[in-house]
Amino acid sequence: MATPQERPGRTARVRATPEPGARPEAPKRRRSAPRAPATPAVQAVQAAQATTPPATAADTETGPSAAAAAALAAEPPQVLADYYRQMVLVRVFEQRAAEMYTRAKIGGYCHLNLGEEATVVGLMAALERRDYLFTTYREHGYALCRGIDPGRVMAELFGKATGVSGGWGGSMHLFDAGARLLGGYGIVGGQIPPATGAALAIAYRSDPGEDAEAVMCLMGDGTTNIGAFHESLNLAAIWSLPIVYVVVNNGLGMGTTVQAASGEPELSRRGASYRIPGVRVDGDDVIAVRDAARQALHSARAERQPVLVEAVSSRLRGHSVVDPARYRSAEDTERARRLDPVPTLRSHLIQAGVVDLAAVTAIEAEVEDVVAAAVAFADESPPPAVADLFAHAYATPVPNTPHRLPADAVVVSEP
Ligand SMILES: Cc1ncc(C[n+]2csc(CCOP(=O)(O)OP(=O)(O)O)c2C)c(N)n1
Ligand SMILES: [Mg+2]
Repeated sequence: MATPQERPGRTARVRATPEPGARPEAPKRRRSAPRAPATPAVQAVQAAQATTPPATAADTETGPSAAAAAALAAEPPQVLADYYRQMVLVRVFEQRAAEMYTRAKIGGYCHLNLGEEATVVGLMAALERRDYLFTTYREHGYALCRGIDPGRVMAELFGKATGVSGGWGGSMHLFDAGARLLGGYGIVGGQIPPATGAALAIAYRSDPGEDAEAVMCLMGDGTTNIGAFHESLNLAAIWSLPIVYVVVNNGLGMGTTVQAASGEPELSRRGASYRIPGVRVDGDDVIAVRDAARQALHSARAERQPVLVEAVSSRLRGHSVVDPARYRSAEDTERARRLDPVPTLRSHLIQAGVVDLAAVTAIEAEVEDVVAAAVAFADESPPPAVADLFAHAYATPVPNTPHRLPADAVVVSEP
């Protein structure tokens, strides 16, 4: 494993918004018409945005800042050790997934959470078991932190029958109704309308309250430019739906930057047109992410106030395993490595006296064993049976008749 200790000296805790990158010359924008006076609801949104942390702070090579140290001191050591264990699990799982892809054990596309571990763990720590999760194709880590067995997740990547989606979904389509993980979507923005619909179902069937269910809908920064994002946020606002939209802003939408692609690059503001409050949080800070998500989920479940959370994060590798990311500057890549949240948390925990070197080493060794077992399980599992080809594809039974071609008429009922 490229263990955290192989990345020494990276002790930054919080960081700035991703480098702007070169924004192409844009035509000058017209000034908008004078604004109408803000209503109380608009003022509330503006206040929420004004108080969102800028996600900027000095990098430090000397250990956690005073604020970070205080945040660590306020947490039970066992909770922090568990967050670290989960972050290492995501890290090692993804490294092994990349390796298995290059060994042709995994087909199709494969997108990794490498570099986004603090965001993944923080968001999942905030989500209750009763809540529903809709996410993207970059979802392995979320499935793991939702408590799904790593062997079943790896088996799905391998396309095996023991996989979380029976081997029919692959890397981009992890699904587990029991864990309330309702996908895994390969289409950019494809998850947003069904997630909003799930929130409508919750609102329709139950009352708001502390114990109510809520939906978390994850997406990337580039996804905020998809029409379904805007249609869904509008409906969530006018119907007061219990949903938290989370934008994992890794600064890149495939080969383009947020600055180049988004008219409003401060993505937490993109709900303002719908009076959906937004909050921006440092995606490298697991506790900050957890707390922001918890607060947003509280608003969603107890007050039926949808919220937009932006977690500013970065990915360490290309868009997918096969992407060499040549569009990225060496400085940007180096910066992402320097801010790597896994070794950062590791060194902070040791420096704060939460765990000692022996404890983190034991966690890392245990995780290595878990992931090795997951790979072995996936490798030894059988592929899905051809006879099950139509299983889960249609709501009603469809005969799996091998002689029928796609253009043949379908016999609906026998005379
Ligand atoms: C509707 C649609 N358009 C284009 C694509 C190709 N595509 C896959 S990922 C991606 C970029 C998405 O970027 P972002 O939302 O920032 O997510 P990230 O990959 O950074 O996590 C694109 C354009 C797609 N899968 N679906
Ligand atoms: Mg992105």
